[in-house]
Amino acid sequence: MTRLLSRRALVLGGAAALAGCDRLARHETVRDALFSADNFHKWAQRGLMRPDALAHEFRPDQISPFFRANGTANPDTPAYRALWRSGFADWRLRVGGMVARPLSLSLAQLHAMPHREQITRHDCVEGWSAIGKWRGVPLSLILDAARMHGRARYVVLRCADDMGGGGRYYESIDLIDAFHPQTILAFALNDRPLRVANGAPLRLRVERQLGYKHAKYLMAIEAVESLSGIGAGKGGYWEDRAGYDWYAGI
Ligand SMILES: Nc1nc2c(c(=O)[nH]1)N[C@H]1C(S)=C(S)[C@@H](COP(=O)(O)O)O[C@H]1N2
Ligand SMILES: [Mo]
Repeated sequence: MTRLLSRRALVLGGAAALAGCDRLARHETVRDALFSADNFHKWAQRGLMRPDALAHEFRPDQISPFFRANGTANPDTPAYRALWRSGFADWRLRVGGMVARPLSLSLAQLHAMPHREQITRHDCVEGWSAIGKWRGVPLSLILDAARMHGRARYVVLRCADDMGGGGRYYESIDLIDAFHPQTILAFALNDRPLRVANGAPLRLRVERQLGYKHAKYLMAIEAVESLSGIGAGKGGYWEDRAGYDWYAGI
């Protein structure tokens, strides 16, 4: 607690420290200590998150002609196939965990919510990048609608694809990224509904992190206080299995 307070004093201490806030906030331990759900809104309201903390957005003429797929290109389970056949009319995004008001959202309901559009570059650790234009609902709107508890600290994203023995793909992000304006649940890429290879019907865009954080084939999101009971406890499929960093800041 003393450590936490001294860190806060350090960061809140002045304009110079403020300029370093983003850099500091990229540090996993510091993020963990400072940005509980309780603190996050205070921070945001005080304007401590600098506007240049946005990932770069590109011009339409810079969009890649083809946005390749990586990892699972089709979950191809009986359940997913059935959803796909219905044009995802029967698909629902379940929003649960530490929320006062669990939600079950259809694609039509998501389409009716306010959208954000962004042209960003996706960077995969395997050494390729692509620029795409994404459209989707800010995750913050969904978390606010579900009335997330003040004790929640992470959002876990559950996917439809079974990785064969390894369980399902999943990811998690902290509340800094969950409430970041460019963090959206995207249903369209380059003005078209997401194709299966890119994560239909819905996938996460968390633009300041590497590709593997951008969970595709979303089925549920869950607000949690800790990641320790989930999967092998490292916060994501590849984090659990291959030692990938949980915070994959670009
Ligand atoms: N559900 C799920 N999400 C996933 C993956 C996956 O295999 N399954 N692969 C990740 C990786 S490593 C990358 S680079 C991106 C690729 O997104 P794309 O297929 O739209 O290019 O999705 C990420 N999200
Ligand atoms: Mo990736």
